[in-house]
Amino acid sequence: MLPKITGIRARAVAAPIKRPPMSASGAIDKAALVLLDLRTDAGVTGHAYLFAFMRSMLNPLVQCVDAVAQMIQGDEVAPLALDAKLRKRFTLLDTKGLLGLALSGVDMAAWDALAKSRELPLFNLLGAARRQVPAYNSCGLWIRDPAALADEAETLLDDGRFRAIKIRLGRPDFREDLAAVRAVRERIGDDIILMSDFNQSLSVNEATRRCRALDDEGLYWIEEPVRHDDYEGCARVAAEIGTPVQIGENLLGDFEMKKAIDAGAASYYMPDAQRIGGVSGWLRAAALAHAHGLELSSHLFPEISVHLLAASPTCHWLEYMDWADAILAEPLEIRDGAAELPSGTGTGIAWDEAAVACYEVE
Ligand code: SMN
Ligand code: MG
Repeated sequence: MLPKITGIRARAVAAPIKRPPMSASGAIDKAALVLLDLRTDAGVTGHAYLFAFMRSMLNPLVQCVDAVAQMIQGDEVAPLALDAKLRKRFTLLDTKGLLGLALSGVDMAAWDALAKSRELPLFNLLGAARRQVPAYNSCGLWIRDPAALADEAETLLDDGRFRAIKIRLGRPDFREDLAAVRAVRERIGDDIILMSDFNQSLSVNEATRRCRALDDEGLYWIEEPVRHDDYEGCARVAAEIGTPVQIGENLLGDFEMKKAIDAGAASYYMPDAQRIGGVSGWLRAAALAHAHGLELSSHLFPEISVHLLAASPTCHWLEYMDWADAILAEPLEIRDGAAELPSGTGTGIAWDEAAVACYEVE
C-alpha cells in the first residue's frame, strides 16, 4: 500500500549566499528558494526545494506549485505515475519554464516521501549501493580579478575536502579570462582539477577561438560555451577543440537531452534536478547517458543529486553548492573529495525552521 498525498505546502525564502555569484550571465545576491512539503496520510512528509533565481519569481513559482498540488490531492505517492498524469494533463499548455520547475519540485518531494515511507535513503530506494560520488567545489571563482581569484581558489581548497574547483569565464576581453585561469592554476598547482564555465556567453565563432586558446591550459572541461539551446553550434565548437565540452544545466527534460546528444553537442552532461524533471526525469536522463556512453554530472541541488548520481551508471562529478545551507538542518557533507551519501531515510533534506522563519518572504 502506498501513502496518499494529503497536501503540499510551498514557502518562499530569500537566504543569504556566502559567495554571491557573478557569472557572464549576471549576478545573484540571495538564494531565492521555494521550499516544498508534501504531506501524506502515512505520517511522512516529503521535502524538496526549488531555486527561483530571482526574488520576483518566488510568488509565481509558489502559485505554480499550488496549482499542481490541487491536481494530485488524494493521489498515491507513486512518483512515476504522478509525473505521467501531470504531464499528460499539461500537454496543451506545455511544461517548460516555471511550471516545469514546479513539476520537478513536486516529483522530488514525492520521491522523498516514498523513500521515507519505505524507511530507506533515496539512493537505496533507487536500487543503488553506498559509493563514492566525486564532488567539486563550485562555491566561488565568479567573474573577479585574477589576484582575488587565486586567493579564493586557495580558500575553496584549504580545508582539504575538495580536489576540484570551477572557474567562471566569459569576460568581455579574452585576455582577462586567460589571466584568470593562469592565476588560479599557478596558485593551486597541477594536481587540482579545474573545471570552467562560460555560462552561454559566446557566439559559436568566438567560442571556437577562445576554447582553442584554452586547450593548452589544462582545463578539465569547458561548460556552456554558447547559447544553451544551440546544440549544433555547440557541436561545432566541441569538434574544433581538445578539451571536453560540458552542457546540461539548461536541458528542459530528457527529450531535449536526446536532441543535444543526437547533435553531438558535448562530451559530458550535467542535468539540473529542477529542469530535467526531478528524480523521474533524472532517471530517464541517466538511461540516455548510459546508452550513449556519456559521463553524467549534476548541477546545483547537491543534496538530492548525490542520490541521483549514485544511481546513475555513468556517474561523474557532483557540483557542490552551499546555496541552501542557510535553511537546511543537515547540509551535505564532503570528505576526501567525495560527497557523503546520507544514512537517514529519504533525501536527507530537512528544514532548519528557525532559519526559515528568519528568511521567509511573503
Ligand atoms: C551557475 C549556476 C547557477 C547560477 C549561476 C551560475 C553555473 C554553474 O552555470 O554551472 O554552476
Ligand atoms: Mg554552469
